Amino acid sequence: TKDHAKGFLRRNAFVLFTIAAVVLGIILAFALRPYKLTYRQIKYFSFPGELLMRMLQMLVLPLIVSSLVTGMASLDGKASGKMGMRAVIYYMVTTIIAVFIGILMVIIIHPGKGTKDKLHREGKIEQVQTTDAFMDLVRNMFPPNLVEACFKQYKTQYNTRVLTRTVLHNSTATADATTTQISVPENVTGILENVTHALGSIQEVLTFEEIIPVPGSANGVNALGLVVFSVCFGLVIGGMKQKGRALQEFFNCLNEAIMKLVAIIIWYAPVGIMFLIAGKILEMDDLAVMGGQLGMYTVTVIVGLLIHALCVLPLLYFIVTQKNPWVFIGGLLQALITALGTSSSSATLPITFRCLEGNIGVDRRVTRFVLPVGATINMDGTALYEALAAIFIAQVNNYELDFGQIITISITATAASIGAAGIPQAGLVTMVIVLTSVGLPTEDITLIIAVDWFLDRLRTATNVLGDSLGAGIVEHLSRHELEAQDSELDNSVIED
Ligand code: DAS
Repeated sequence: TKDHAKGFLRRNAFVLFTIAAVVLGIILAFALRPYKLTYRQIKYFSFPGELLMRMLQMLVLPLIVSSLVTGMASLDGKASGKMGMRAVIYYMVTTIIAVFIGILMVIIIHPGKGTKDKLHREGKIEQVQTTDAFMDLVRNMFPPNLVEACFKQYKTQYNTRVLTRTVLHNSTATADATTTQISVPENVTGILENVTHALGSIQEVLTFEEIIPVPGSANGVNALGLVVFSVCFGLVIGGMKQKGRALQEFFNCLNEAIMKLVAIIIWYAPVGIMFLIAGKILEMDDLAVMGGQLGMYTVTVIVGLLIHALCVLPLLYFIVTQKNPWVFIGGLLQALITALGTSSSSATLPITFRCLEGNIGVDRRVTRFVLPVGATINMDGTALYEALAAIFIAQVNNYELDFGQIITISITATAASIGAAGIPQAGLVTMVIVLTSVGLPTEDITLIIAVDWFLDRLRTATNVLGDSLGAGIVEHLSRHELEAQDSELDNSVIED
């Protein structure tokens, strides 16, 4: 038992170190809260965390393209077809179960007893409205051109216009609602656009608390469009056999290089995650709101996510693979902690790859295909959350939903979770699709913004867990095709 414990410590030393860093960050944040740091001081304090986000986001684009292109090219059409089918069925089944759990929880616990005005908070966002979110969703699957998909700020991924009040740091301007789309500059075009915007309206200084990062602007790439392009491109060069070999090797090498960068960045991750979480705790003006009227809602979401993440998904994994899910999840801890820290499944993707391939040893031909697609369209946590939150908002408005509307919410929550990008608070913004579909006031999103920074982390970790266990399940179901391909390779080597 002694060297057993030593073995466990050695294997998980890094994860334990990260958890210690997170705990230290939380203690540090609560120690600093009484000093009421200004917004700018908090931004400087959490800068090491922002650095980690940028390092990981920098890798998202080349990682998605290189892993999908090589993943699709390394499989023959039949195998990738079957594997893709299994992955999509897994995504659909787990997402529908998640939506069902969300609806069940919010109906059983019924947290929305409070009246609407009790929930309202000062300084909230005036209004959030969509225009044609669905059309945009489909439109973004086919980016106008690859350069645009890679470098343009997708501020209008869901065509969600965020109307905000302009507040000067030292005084409040007249509360004229201006249609301002702001994107968190993540690359050259974003910075140029923001500079021109700032020069053009110097008096408008938007405080970050007042805006929801419009999806797609936080990480600068339109992941959905890139996934579609990379899958098609990989299939095509795989079909070119010898002619496509050079290009295939290029993307293979690119993928290896990215994973080596991840191996370096992961050493910085504990520090980054510590400051990300500490900075967020400092930023929240009144944590008390989590215990108040929204407390029951927060508990309902947490219970729903825990049931899905710790019961449904591991049980499904055990049923299909007959293996112990907790050993698998043990190898994932670094990715789950990163998801909690960054609240972005696409930023966590490089670490998820490293955990699955490095710690657990899932076949690369599976991870390269299943993970980028899963991180973009398989979001169980988000689907559960959107269905639950929509019904909560109905309860708060004393608005009786009939069975047909519940079904509508289930369908739109599933679709919205597929469309949500793997970036912070994407699930909050795409929820307007769900609210609009049943005629609920979309501005009521502001009722639940106060606790979204916290719930977003939990649903992101659930999303990452769902994607990862999915890779394990798809690998198990595809083991015959993979072995067949291995033996083919062995035979061809022997012949050579
Ligand atoms: N933060 C999103 C993600 O990265 C989930 C969400 O916003 O619902 O998965």
